[in-house]
Amino acid sequence: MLALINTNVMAPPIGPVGIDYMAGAVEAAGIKVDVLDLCLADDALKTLRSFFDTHSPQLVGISFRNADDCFWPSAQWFVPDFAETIRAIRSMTDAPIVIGGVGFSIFARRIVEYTNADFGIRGDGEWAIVSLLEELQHTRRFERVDGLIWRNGGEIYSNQPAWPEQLSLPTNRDAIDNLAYFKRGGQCGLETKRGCNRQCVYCADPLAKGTKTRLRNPSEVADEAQTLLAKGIDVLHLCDCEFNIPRSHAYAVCEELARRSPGKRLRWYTYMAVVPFDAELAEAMAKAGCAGIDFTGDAACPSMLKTYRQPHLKEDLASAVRLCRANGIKVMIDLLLGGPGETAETLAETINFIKQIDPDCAGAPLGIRIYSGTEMARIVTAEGSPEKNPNLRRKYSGPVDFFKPTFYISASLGKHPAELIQDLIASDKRFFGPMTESVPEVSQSNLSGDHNYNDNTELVEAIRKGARGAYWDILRELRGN
Ligand code: B12
Repeated sequence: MLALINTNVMAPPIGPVGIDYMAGAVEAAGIKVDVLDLCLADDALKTLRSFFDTHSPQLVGISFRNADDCFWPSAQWFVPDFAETIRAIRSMTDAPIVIGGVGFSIFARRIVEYTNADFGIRGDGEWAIVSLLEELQHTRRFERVDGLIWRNGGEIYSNQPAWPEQLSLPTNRDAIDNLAYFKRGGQCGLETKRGCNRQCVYCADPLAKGTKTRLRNPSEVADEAQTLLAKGIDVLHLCDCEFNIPRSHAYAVCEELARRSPGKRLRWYTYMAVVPFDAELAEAMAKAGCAGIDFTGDAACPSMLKTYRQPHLKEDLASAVRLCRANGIKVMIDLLLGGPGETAETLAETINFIKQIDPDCAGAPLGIRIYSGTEMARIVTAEGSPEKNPNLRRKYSGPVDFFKPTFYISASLGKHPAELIQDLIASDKRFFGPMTESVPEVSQSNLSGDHNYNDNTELVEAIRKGARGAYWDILRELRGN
């Protein structure tokens, strides 16, 4: 009745967790669902053709995870190829097409327009798609479907995003081949919550997941971890925006994991805000199996932290590193270099401080991907005509359009900002440096030491040989750091 298609074929492959949850919820509602995973298929078109030759679903749901790779100067935009895929599917079936996914939700309406899809769902797919199927079968009152982007008489309508406050997800995790993803992708995803109430100026997560945190019951999270463990998957990457927001929920999840003791057999990695983090939480995380934390550090100079609206101080970064070290947790600090007001001096302050506090590694990419609907977009608009704005970088021509990969790099950093950062890093192996604009072909083969995971052959090869874990941790080890 429903076909769900994963279109994300980037390597190393990341399992379509969203489709796994959705298929579980749809089946629980008594609806038959077929999943087509183009990432694990040898020939995507052939797989699609043979499916539609023999099946006539009532609705085709297509998942779109990454709209672009958010990495300057790679700046790969995936929307045109995605539109091609939609066109191909359209030629194989008369069923209506609905798109969803995190990449989709950031730009929802624009992607519906661009691809000519019948529908889109912005936000959580689990209940919205069941509701869409019901409306298609019965009254066609599409205004009742949360998150739905729909057409009527040549107009496109957008309902309120689907961000239900109560969050309970299926834990069976059997709609996609998680074990294949584990073997080829090095870890599997799991969510403990959705949404983020932080106000970081650049972030797209509130656009896709909402500004309220919506928490899962810790025992449901532990059930799911155990389900994955029973399949032979013992390394996870949490898919929360920030695991420690709110702290109380993070602590409760850790306690439950530790109580059931998969903590001894399970290793997991997560993204975290720098605050709140303290000795009690660090210890609980270690006991629950946390192997590594990637902190949203952004900067280590007060003016840039203020610009990004981060509540932490540089001293909090130092404390986070100390707490991780004391608890045997690997630690990465992710920076965001080149934002509004960045100068050679602020860069130096940040990079030198990170060297001093000595994390296991630090991400030092250059350029901030600007999204409509964020404070960054408002900052840029306030700077005057985007076409004449010296702080904007892009690889497309024509008018500036934040739907396409558009980056902010403070013009104060001069003509060769990436080289400026490389000089400050000075071959320190703890840093994943920026891609260098002048030699992108070298960057693409990853010799510049960046941490773009988009078609990263170094990672694919390491995972093939048995490496497991967060990609930054695998790359760190490969560099002998
Ligand atoms: C965790 C994470 C990672 C982990 C993944 C670990 C793992 N094993 O899963 C790692 C670190 C590997 C990673 C890598 C990358 N990531 Co990432 N990642 C995330 C994060 C935090 C969570 C994604 C996730 O799985 N969520 C949980 C699932 C359940 O949610 P979901 O996929 O959105 O699905 C729900 C809905 O969208 C919807 N839905 C999904 N499919 C469908 C289909 C239909 C038909 C419908 C109706 C609904 C629907 O329903 C689902 C259930 O409610 C998001 C940000 C965020 N907060 O979401 C960024 C995010 C997706 N990543 C992003 C990027 C750019 C990347 C990289 C390309 C970075 C890079 N250059 O290396 C790579 C790509 C890797 C790959 N192969 O695809 C961006 C994409 C932005 C954009 N412009 O498109 C995001 C949004 C972060 C950001 N704000 O910049 N990532």
